[in-house]
Amino acid sequence: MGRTLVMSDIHGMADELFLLLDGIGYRHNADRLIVLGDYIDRGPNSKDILDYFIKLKKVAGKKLVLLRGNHEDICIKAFHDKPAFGQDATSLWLDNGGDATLKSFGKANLSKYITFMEKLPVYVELDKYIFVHGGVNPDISLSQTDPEDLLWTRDYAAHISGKTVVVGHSIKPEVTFISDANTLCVDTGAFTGMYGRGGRLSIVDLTNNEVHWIPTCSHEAPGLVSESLMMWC
Ligand SMILES: [Mn+2]
Repeated sequence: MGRTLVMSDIHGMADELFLLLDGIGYRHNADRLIVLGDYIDRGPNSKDILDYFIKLKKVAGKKLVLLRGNHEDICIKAFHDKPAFGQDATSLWLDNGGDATLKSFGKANLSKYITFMEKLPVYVELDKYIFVHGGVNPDISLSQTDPEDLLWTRDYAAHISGKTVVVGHSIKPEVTFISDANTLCVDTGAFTGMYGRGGRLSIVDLTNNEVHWIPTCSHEAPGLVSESLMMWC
């Protein structure tokens, strides 16, 4: 049986994405891969990441689950000249790493990528897990929750469904399980490695609670680290 793998917040770090997936022997026809959004912005190669996942989706089908992150959401709004939080979405996007995304696109036509991002769901639920970029409103179902909250919240509390909530969006130094909120945080700040701040790109294997990660900071020796998930608060 294949693994169920989850990761988030790749943020343009394409080389590191490919190193990590190669390192763990990811196979699209055997493993289920769930990505919790924020493919783009900040890091240098957002276009390569979108190209990779667009192509992968065609062969992996339902085994690849791609969610929308708040960065895709702002990018979509910027493209359509819609406001975000009462301000101009374009300047908000460019100020939050969208400038690097635009640079990676060069003269490529953005509309195909916007269409792809618009189709990405904001959350997905499995038997035991909820997957979402930001987090949940603990007292109501996901379908009743404002998608903006699901994309942007940084508050964690145990969800009424009793399911484990798996999130990205808020950077932790390592993959962290917050037991009283029954929430697993998998964003380990991949892009911060560019600034020498010890970023990691991490992926969790939910079939055996193993974490695999690579450092994204050039001062640290490259190479894959695999360890058991620390299940404490
Ligand atoms: Mn992010």
